[in-house]
Amino acid sequence: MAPDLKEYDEEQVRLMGEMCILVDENDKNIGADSKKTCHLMENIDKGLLHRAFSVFLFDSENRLLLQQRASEKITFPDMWTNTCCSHPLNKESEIIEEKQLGARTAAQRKLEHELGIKPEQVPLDDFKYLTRIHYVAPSDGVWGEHEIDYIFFIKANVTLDVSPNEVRDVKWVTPDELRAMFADPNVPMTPWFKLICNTFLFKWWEKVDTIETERDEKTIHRL
Ligand code: DMA
Ligand code: MN
Repeated sequence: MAPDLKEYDEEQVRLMGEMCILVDENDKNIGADSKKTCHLMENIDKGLLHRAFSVFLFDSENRLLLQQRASEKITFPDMWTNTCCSHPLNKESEIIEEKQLGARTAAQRKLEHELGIKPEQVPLDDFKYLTRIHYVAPSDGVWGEHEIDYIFFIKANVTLDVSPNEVRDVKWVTPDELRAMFADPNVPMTPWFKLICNTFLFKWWEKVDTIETERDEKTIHRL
């Protein structure tokens, strides 16, 4: 049964009305449905799949910016995760597939919305596209994720002005500091961040200054 959204944060409930892009297993656009519909396990269990992006933002010392999701988030509240994740929406500027332009545009939009990073500090061309991953992850039984996720690295000098409705805390980490967070059972981490850390992140991180060589346009990794 669908949950009663009245129990949740009003702004996060409003965002559940955003229209996500539905895709098939090959990331072909097959329509659109609400963020709410896309994130209910009862629909995910029937195979409903949508498009997403994950940004990993590094500073000049190659430290990675992490965020702790706000308690207000309906899915995966209070968990630590990569810099910024969300969905390209079903609108003209964000359905463009050429050069991943739609996902880049969405990434730039959400870096500002969640972290207050001005678009000028993260130009669309500076997002380095790496690959796509396909994964499924339940949140609390009712809600979950089932996505084809576009992975971007970006190196940028940024000024943060964090939105408390989205983000509870932020932290810049080195690879060893991230490994220590992983080893600590009291630090909750999102499932997609764990998957990416366990597969690609540390190897990519070593190559952050020549990351174009790691780019894989064709593969959709099933994690
Ligand atoms: C969804 O992120 C996307 C991924 C890759 C998990 P999110 O729940 O942070 O999306 P939003 O910020 O739009 O709520
Ligand atoms: Mn999603």
